[in-house]
Amino acid sequence: MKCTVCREPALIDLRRHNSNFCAEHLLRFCRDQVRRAIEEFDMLRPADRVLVAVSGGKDSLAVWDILVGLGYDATGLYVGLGIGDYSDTSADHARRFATERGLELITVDVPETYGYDIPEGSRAARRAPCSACGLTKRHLFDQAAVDGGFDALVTGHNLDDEAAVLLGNVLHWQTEYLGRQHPVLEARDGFPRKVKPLVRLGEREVAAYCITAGIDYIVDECPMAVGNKHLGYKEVLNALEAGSPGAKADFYLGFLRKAAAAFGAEAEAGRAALGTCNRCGAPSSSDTCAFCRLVERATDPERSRR
Ligand code: Q46
Ligand code: ZN
Ligand code: ZN
Repeated sequence: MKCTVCREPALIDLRRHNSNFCAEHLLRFCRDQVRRAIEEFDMLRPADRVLVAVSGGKDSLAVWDILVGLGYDATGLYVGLGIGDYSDTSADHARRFATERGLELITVDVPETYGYDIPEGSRAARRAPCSACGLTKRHLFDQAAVDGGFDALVTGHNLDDEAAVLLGNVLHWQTEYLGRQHPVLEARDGFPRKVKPLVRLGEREVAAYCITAGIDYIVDECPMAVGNKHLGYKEVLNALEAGSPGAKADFYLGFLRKAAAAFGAEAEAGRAALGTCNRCGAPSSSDTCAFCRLVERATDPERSRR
């Protein structure tokens, strides 16, 4: 197998692109895909100060690495969720990545700052772990980006993630979510601009990028992901992709080009209804936002006696 660009031995074949790449051309391909996504969806401007939400996993470290390589002023944000050894190890990977490259990493520790961890929060709020976790992360990411005056919040969602979310939204016709499923959400009161520069890269390409670029990421999956519906959606999409390379990209990128706009009005209506949380000041559809209610339930001393 030879590299499509230079004819040297290739490391990886990308059937969707009808290409094989050596190490150098794989790195270049991944950077080009990120640059293309940024341009195509008007995600970032060259002078933007960006905050990258990093988990220590391959996607977030890859997007941080690529953005720094493209010349962006990119600071990392690590949120410690208190998920046992998994959180300790993921924090080590994020810290080491930042230290080795001389990059700034902001850290927020949920148990230390808010007095609960994700397993407790999930039980207290009677939410699935990923739901309590997602709520916590979204709130803290937004808050850190707004408080730090960053121009954009970057997350490492890749093509496989976005296609799986899209499949879930379509299966249940979650039209408001479909209207919001765009790789750029513009800033508005209390929310930073949110962008997903990896949407043109699949999981396998991002993993290969990290290995080739010498990025030491946490390989273990979060132990609380078991039962997460999106894992099942990813399997379905992988089966489709195996038979028809490019199916995932057609599904997701085709949705963005041809269908997403049809759901925009519904997403807008949901947004217009937002007020402000009376505790933390974050945008909220009720008097107290969902995050403050989660903190309250998770740290209620009465609850532990019940
Ligand atoms: S960290 Fe949190 Fe993920 Fe773990 S609990 Fe679920 S959402 S799986 S990205
Ligand atoms: Zn090559
Ligand atoms: Zn609040």
